[in-house]
Amino acid sequence: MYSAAAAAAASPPRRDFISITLSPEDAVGAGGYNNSKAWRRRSCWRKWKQLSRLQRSVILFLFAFLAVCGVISYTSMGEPWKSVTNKSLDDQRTEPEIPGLKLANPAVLPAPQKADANLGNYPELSPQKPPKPPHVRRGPSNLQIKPSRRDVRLKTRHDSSRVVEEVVQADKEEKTEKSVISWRGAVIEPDQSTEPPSIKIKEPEKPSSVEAEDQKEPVPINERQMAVIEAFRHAWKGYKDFAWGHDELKPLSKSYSEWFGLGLTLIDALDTMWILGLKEEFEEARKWVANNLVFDKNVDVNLFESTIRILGGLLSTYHLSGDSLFLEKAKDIGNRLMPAFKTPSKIPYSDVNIGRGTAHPPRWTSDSTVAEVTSIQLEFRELSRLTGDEKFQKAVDEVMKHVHTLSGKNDGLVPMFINTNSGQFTHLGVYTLGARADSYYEYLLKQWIQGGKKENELLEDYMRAIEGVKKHLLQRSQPKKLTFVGELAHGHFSAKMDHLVCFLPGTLALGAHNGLTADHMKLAEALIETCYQMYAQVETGLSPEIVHFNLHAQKGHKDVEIKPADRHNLLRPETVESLFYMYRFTGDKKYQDWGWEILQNFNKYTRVPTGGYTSINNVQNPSNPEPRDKMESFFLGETLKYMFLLFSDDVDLINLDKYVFNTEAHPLPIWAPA
Ligand code: DMJ
Repeated sequence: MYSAAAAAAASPPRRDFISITLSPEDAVGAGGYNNSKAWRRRSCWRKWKQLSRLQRSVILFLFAFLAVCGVISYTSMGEPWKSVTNKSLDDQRTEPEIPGLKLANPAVLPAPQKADANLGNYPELSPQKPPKPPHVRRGPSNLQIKPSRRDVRLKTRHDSSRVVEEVVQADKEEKTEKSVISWRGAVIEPDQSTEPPSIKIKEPEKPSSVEAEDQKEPVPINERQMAVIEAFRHAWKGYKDFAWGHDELKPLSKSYSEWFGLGLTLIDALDTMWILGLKEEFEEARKWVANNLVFDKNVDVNLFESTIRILGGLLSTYHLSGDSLFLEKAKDIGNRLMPAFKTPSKIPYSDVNIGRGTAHPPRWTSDSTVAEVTSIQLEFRELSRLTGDEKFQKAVDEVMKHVHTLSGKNDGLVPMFINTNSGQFTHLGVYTLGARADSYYEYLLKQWIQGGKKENELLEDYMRAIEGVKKHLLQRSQPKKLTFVGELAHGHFSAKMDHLVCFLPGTLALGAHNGLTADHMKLAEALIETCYQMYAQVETGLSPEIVHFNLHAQKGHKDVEIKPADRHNLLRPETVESLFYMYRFTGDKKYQDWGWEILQNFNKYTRVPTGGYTSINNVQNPSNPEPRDKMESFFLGETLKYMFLLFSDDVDLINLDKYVFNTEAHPLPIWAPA
């Protein structure tokens, strides 16, 4: 190895050069390896001394140069580094505004949430918590429950889970192409109809306006409403005195009749008492429910009737009162009705033994009625939402999906029967909006509303059916040219219209209120006039069960003809129900006046002095309307309730943007109010 020392010794002429030597000899020296600080200092100094002056100057110059460069570069580069550092921190807080750029890990995250809590609250999986205590002012005030701390906690949890829902929803919305439904003139906004029907058990949507509503002054009850309260009290007196805890009052014989043996009238009337503010009556009835209502009975009940009256009545009372007793009872009856769906086609049987858990069709057929199997959905869907158990909704949704696909319809109009084995319509070719088909049409619209106007198939079927009505069933009578809905039997039109059809103007108006085509409202206006004439043209001012319209003008003949077999009146609600909707949506007082006439005629011809009201056999004979000795439960559940609501000017008294009435007038919440 070449060394500076060796080179200097070998060549006499001294030449200046720079060399750095790192030989072992240099390092170790005479004294061998010594790594002490003093030794190292000495050794360096010796080396430095051995360098020529030029070498030393060059080295010093290099050191000085490097030092100057270091200082300059530090001062000029310090700022940029500082800003880069700051910017990268800032970037973690705000997303760069570059269109199209998505950060894989979003820079902004929702405020930290406890994962478990959110999953636990995931609306599709968890049972619904008891609803926020009611804020319905009209109910008995001492039964109105103030929000507890628990409720406040639930609300907070609900709010935080909604953040997640909103994020998920926003994501979904981006992915889903927005669709517009257009059905012969009816255009539904995309946001009303973007998702296919699905089973979604949601947490209750608490109307945000509830608090604001509570601040408002209660609208005082007017004289007509007072008259309804009086009528209700009179009916209730008869029921209480002679039929307490039984299904129906027989007001003339001062006794009762039993259908299911489940206190049908009492349950049907619960929410009416709440709405009318009948505190004492409500409390008494509640006690009966708590102590006496048991479903563990060896009794056959009709699936449809017990669903709309009992399950529907319990659910709505639960919502209005917030009293969990009613939800418990609703769950019980709901579970006991489920065996009805165990059929080869999943189209439910008509009857269930709620004690034994068995179900069967009527003795003479394996058919079910179309209106019955398609008018239990609002109630079972709500039960799923409240319990978090999807089995109820699944069962009834399957029926709707199946019926949606069936052949045998006529421009959306359905036959009256469906077979529980084959799942096919039977008795094809007969189409009516009356008995056995009526509430199929009603529930198409109302389910669509209940579910937040997202289930397109329901809306399609409804719109198609109304077109079918217009095409095949609408006619005008003579001499007054009343628009009515007749029937079609194997291609032959019949000018027969059941009083039951008078639900239709109200349903059409409800659809129009919810954004459907305005000509539905026009049709509603024409039809409610007809329904009113079914009362006004009759001697007692009460409608018969069925009328036939005159298609040809004949001297001395009115529009309405009544056959002897059809001249009874069962205290039915449909016309009053539609009057209520018409008044709510138009504010036209004539609808209230028509309803007032009807109430007076009920009082005149059907009121029994010792308590209760009775159905009558002959609406054409004012001197002897032939009382039938029966007060149907729907007189308290529906007729008087709709009367009371019709006479009210308070749109918040069962707000139609928050509640949807089942076919027995039991209001159930709309899941996602507008
Ligand atoms: C009620 O039980 C219901 O309104 C049902 O939809 C039809 N019949 C009666 C009232 O008339």
